Amino acid sequence: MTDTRSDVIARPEHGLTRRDFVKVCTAAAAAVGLPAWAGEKMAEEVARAKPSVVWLHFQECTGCTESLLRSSHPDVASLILDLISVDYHETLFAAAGAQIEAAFDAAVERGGYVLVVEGAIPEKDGGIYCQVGGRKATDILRLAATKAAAVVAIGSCASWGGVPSAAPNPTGATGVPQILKGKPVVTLPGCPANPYNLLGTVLQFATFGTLPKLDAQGRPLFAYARVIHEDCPRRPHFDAGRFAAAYGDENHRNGYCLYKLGCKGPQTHANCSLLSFCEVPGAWPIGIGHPCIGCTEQGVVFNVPIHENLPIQTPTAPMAYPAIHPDHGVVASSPIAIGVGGVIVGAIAGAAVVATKKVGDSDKPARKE
Ligand code: FSX
Ligand code: SF4
Ligand code: F3S
Repeated sequence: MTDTRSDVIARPEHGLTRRDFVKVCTAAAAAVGLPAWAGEKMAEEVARAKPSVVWLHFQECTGCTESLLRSSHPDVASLILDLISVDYHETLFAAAGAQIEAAFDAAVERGGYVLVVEGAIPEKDGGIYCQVGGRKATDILRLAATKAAAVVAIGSCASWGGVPSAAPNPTGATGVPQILKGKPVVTLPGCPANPYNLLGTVLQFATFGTLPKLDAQGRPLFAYARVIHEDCPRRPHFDAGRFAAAYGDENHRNGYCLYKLGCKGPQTHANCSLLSFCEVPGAWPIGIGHPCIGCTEQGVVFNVPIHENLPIQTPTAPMAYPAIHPDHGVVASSPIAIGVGGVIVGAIAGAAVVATKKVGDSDKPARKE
């Protein structure tokens, strides 16, 4: 009897159980803000036909691919690679030379794939600074895009130029949207990008034929609508004026806010505080005690020195307020509750002023709570 794909994924000798399979799809659905049932539907859809992915590499460090391969629990990398059909990927292919070039041409000929681009594209001097198999990156990208069903730029390099575009940008490195002007491009900036943001985007497209809602820079709102500072576990320390002043000082060891060490979280749009890398809880810069360097944000990373403080431009309200004690007789519609609501609105408006004052006050060692 011929195996159906559902049979194969359910057979433990292949290292994959249906439970694991659905679990990863559900996590991917949750990552893109879809309900849990969408994970089941995604699992059914990819069991029927895996989405074809053509993955191009240009100017980059391969960190985006590495972060995908380093997923760890339980061997999510193999699950991810089993969810999508990678029809061209220079890092993962065993083939090389003429064989891999033929695979690229065959994939383009078939068309209908999701084109994932990792790395910046150099435009200066006719694009001579990045060539694969004698073809310029600009030409490869334009050719692959003509037959793509959707285009996703993964990482900051592909999204807007990233590290290769840092001043003085000797090769004229730029991002995919700048080369494919007029074509919709989903950008997933981050150095590297979180693999779940990619997986969720690809599976949503494969299952429902839709792309997530995007902001003006092509970033999915599910991942980039909020700044790190809004969902940071160190935020209560920021609100209370407790800051680390130096690496390894008592406040740093206590896990206090890293704003004074140059944290760019208040201006950086990303979901890494909510979606750890490699399924390891706490595996993200602030989680391990380093300030956010703004790796997703054009104009911040590779532009503003890592330890320079940024002004708080768009203050947000604290994540938590002191509890309203029931003994005080507070109900939702009471005048007292309405008054508390007014205080909260006032707190949002005044947050920048308060934060600025607390940053100024906090040179003295903070009390351990
Ligand atoms: Fe590296 Fe990807 Fe940074 Fe760039 O990530 S982690 S340099 S965004 O293109 O490989
Ligand atoms: Fe977190 Fe940085 Fe904001 Fe502090 S400044 S709360 S460490 S994002
Ligand atoms: Fe990047 Fe900042 Fe997140 S440096 S990984 S956006 S915490």
